[in-house]
Amino acid sequence: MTQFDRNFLWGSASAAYQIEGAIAAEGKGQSVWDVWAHLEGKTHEGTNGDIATDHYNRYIEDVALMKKIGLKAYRFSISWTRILPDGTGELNSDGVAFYNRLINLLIENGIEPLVTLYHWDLPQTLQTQYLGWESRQIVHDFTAYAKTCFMAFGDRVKYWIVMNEPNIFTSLGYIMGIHPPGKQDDALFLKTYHHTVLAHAHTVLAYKEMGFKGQIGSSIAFTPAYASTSSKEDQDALQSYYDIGPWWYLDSYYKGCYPENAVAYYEAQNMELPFDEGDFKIMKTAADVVDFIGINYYQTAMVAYNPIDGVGISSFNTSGKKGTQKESGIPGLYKTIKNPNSDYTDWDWAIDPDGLRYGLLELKKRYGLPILISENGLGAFDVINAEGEISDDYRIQFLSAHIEACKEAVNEGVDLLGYMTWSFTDLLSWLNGFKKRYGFVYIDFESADLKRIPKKSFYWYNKVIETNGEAL
Ligand code: BGP
Repeated sequence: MTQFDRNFLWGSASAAYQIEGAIAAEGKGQSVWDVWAHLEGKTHEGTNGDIATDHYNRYIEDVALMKKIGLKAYRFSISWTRILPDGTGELNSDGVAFYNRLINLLIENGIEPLVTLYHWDLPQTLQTQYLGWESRQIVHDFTAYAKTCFMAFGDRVKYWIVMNEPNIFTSLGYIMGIHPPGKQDDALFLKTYHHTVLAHAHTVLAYKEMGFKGQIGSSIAFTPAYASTSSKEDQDALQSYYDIGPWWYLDSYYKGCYPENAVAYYEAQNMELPFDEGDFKIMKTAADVVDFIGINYYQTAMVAYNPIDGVGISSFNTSGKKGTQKESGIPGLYKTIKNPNSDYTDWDWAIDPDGLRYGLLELKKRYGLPILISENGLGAFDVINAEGEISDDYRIQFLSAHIEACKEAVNEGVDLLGYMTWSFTDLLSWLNGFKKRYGFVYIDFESADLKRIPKKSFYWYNKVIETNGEAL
């Protein structure tokens, strides 16, 4: 069996809004999530990140736990409005100081910081001023923010993730209307997604032009899929799924173009397309120098033909009541259906470790770039037993099978940089509140001191890292 590289990045991931809390502390400005989560009925049971895990005040304790588990890498995001409260303009030195303290502490403890520049918390000022991602102005302002971060932290941070799941925040924000700004408009979705592509491209180019030697890429939510039967209809449906979904998202970032079939489909719909030749030039230049593909992998999909009078887009199961997820799709093209061969989580996400191996191989074939798994994990209702322990064997089983799948992919020639579990501590789920837990460290959200308790999986991951992926 192939061994993981000696420098393989064993890590865990988080995002600012989901852990930091302290949303108005030390000069931080408001983000769109600070506002959205306080609007009636927008989040699960009205949960918000006002306090979250209070990581902003407890990062020392959290990093001590990271050291204890043996993390080689920790992925976190910078909150744009801590650095630039209004998105542009004056720097907030207290915000910069916080990330300096965190980065330095990680490095002192032998943990490589992997920094995400954008994990969805857009400055509210930019939303108010020019509708945020809907305007091309965002490309300029985002790149300026990114450069500020490179100047402040680039001497120590060697891995940068520009965008986190641009495909998710734009489709949830502009097609489904369940993330800010809560719109349902396909043309706006195409436009805002394209602006993320340009922001990514300009940022990658700026990083290289500034002479930094670290590695930079973006993370796309990647859901590989299977056709439900070998019929021509279902095979075509699968092709449409890929062209409109994963290849649309990934080609634009990693090839500098959009899939022709999907462009033709949108043109046939008379949809206004937001790109031109000048954009493609920049996208291609960036695609030539980008260092890695980041993927967040949770599940696969099963795809079938969807008749013209078939289902449209359905929302997610956010209750954790297994079996409540409805079929979802684009009439006339495809729909995603339940996979009869797969197990599911309580939130109806297909548990499919082999889908990770298969997906990694597809990416290798299509893009030939190194890959970072920037998120993978299991959301579950964890419980503390009478002894005060959390026996999350199901999580151990889940992660172990996925790491095994990584090994197989590496054996088949995939250049894998690292594996970040989602997440290190339990944290806030954007739409599922605090009950959907992912961490190695349980957080007692009921207790005043937000007590941290390592779960059984904590000790298991410690051994995995110690043995470089041998003891699964
Ligand atoms: C990804 C996001 C993360 C995290 C994760 C789990 O889409 O990048 O921020 O939330 O999914 O998702 P959920 O919290 O919906 O279970």
